[in-house]
Amino acid sequence: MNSRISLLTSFMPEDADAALIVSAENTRYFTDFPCSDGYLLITREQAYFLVDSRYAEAAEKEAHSCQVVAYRKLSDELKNIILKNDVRTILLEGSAFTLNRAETIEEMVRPFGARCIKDASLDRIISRLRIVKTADEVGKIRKAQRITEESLSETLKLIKEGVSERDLALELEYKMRKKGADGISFDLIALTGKKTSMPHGVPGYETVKNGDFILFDIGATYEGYHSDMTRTYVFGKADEQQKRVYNTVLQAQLNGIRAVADGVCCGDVDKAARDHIDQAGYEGLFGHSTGHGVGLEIHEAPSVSPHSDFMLRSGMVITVEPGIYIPDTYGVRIEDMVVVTNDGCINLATLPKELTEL
Ligand SMILES: [Mn+2]
Repeated sequence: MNSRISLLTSFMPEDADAALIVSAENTRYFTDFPCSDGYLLITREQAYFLVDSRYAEAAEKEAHSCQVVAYRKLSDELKNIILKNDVRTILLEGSAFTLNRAETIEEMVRPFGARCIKDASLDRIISRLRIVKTADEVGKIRKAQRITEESLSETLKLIKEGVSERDLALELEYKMRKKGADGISFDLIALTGKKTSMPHGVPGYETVKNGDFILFDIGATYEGYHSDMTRTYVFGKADEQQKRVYNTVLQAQLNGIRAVADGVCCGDVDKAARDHIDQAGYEGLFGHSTGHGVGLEIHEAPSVSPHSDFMLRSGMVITVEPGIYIPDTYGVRIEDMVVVTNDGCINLATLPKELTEL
């Protein structure tokens, strides 16, 4: 057992004999082997990774800290483990099981005297482990961020009148993969002009025009770890209103980052950013939360949202990403990822944020 697995078992409620994990992110977290169709069954004595023949060879080579069991019939192997370890109750990874899949497992284990607990308790325990990142995890996030920044810097050189949002998003993805990314953190967002008023707009055939804001919300993944960054530029010359909106978002973002430190509540980080936007006269135009945790998933705990009393701790990685969105006009968002430290934070983003006219 590695320390993550033994910590998990130590946090399991007393009446639970085992935990059953099936999501690719969490199997990867505990075994270093991502598998979206495997069963990581962790008893108090031993971790078993049950996979079928499609994954058996790779799991044998790459999965750590667990006994890999190649199954032909899942119920047979579950039976062996349940009887050998005297398993009576199994915590299911509630966020990863569909109702049907949970029912199938319940029917498999019931004949051997075991029952499943279908609540959020296992997810809460895992979230508590994953929320603080090790130096190794931060290193992977940092690498993903480097790939993202290099890809964006190169893509900016390709921007000219007539280039479409889809072209820009596709270029970015290609460059990220060429630079060693496993993939993209989410469908990359490249928006121009009026579409920037939609925080998660979808890139289309709209093209870059003089005087437009161009917004990129992008991220690559590296060894399973995500990056997340947003930059907004002006193509051509910015007018006075664009400058005012942009600089208000920038100052809000800097205020948010300045508020981050071990022991600070997420709600206070949100407030530091949001107050500046409200006081500048844009109240109501910043609809989403200020940020979120990033790691094996693009959005994970903690949520940096209004009034949250969740306390930041050293080693957590969060985004700070305020924005102003003026419907049918345009929007601006600026986003960095930071690592929380005892007296502040380390910014993982290095690309400049001053208003840039391309
Ligand atoms: Mn984000």
